Amino acid sequence: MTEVYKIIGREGGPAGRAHSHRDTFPGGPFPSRSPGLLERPALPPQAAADIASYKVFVSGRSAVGKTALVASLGGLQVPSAHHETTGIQTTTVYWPAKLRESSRPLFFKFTFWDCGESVLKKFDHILPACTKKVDGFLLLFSFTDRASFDDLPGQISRVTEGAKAAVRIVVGTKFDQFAHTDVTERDVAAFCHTWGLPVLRAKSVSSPDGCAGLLDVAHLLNGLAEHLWRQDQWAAGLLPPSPGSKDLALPALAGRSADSS
Ligand SMILES: Nc1nc2c(ncn2[C@@H]2O[C@H](COP(=O)(O)OP(=O)(O)OP(=O)(O)O)[C@@H](O)[C@H]2O)c(=O)[nH]1
Ligand SMILES: [Mg+2]
Repeated sequence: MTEVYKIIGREGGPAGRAHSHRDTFPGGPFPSRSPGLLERPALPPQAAADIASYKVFVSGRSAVGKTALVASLGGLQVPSAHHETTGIQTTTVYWPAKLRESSRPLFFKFTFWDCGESVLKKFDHILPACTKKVDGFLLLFSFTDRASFDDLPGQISRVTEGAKAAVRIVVGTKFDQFAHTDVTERDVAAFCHTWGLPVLRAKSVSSPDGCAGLLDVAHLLNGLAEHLWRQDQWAAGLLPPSPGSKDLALPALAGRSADSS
């Protein structure tokens, strides 16, 4: 079941903007249906798992693929055409993991905040709402849009300014469009070297049922979980900041690496 609600307008602010919410659960070792708002993923009592919740803001220029990426991460229908997102849309995705040292199972609960770029530019209060108490950023560029790649430094300073402690992950979308790529691997390597940020690659394309396959999203959800978990541990003084080491046993899917960092 997917719960959707919309709030149109806002006290003291201009009307007409919508905030909608969806609760989803990608397939894999758990049921492929989406849990309702009051549910949590079902596990046997002996394997009852904690839930680590994170707010993740998805940013990037218009048509870069924010809404398509969030839909693919949530196992939802990926839109085939560009329809500008007219407000803030939040989507919740559960993702399982195990701590390596204790084998304790754990659920990551990601709430992705997706906002249309033009509405973000139009109304001053939208960006602060999206970045308030945010835990992580997915900073998108498109492999088929050079300008979106060149804008990354500007995007990073505009969007992450007020949340310096949050995890920042760059995502290159439309990686399936390699024949039309405007951004080379050398460009990506140079960016990683200069900025020290992980760059993940995404292809948010539908399979016959209209949703992206689990294989296409697992590396991204694993990478996000790993970085957020380490950031938490580091902030609590429990770990040295060494991005190379792995604390989580994450769903292993053949032929995928976590990231290029
Ligand atoms: N081939 C391919 N197309 C993609 C991919 N990601 C997004 N698209 C397409 O790009 C177009 C724009 O995607 P959206 O997700 O709507 O863009 P957006 O960033 O949400 O745009 P705004 O809401 O206007 O800010 C749509 O036609 C998508 O189907 C991808 O990874 N591969
Ligand atoms: Mg959108």
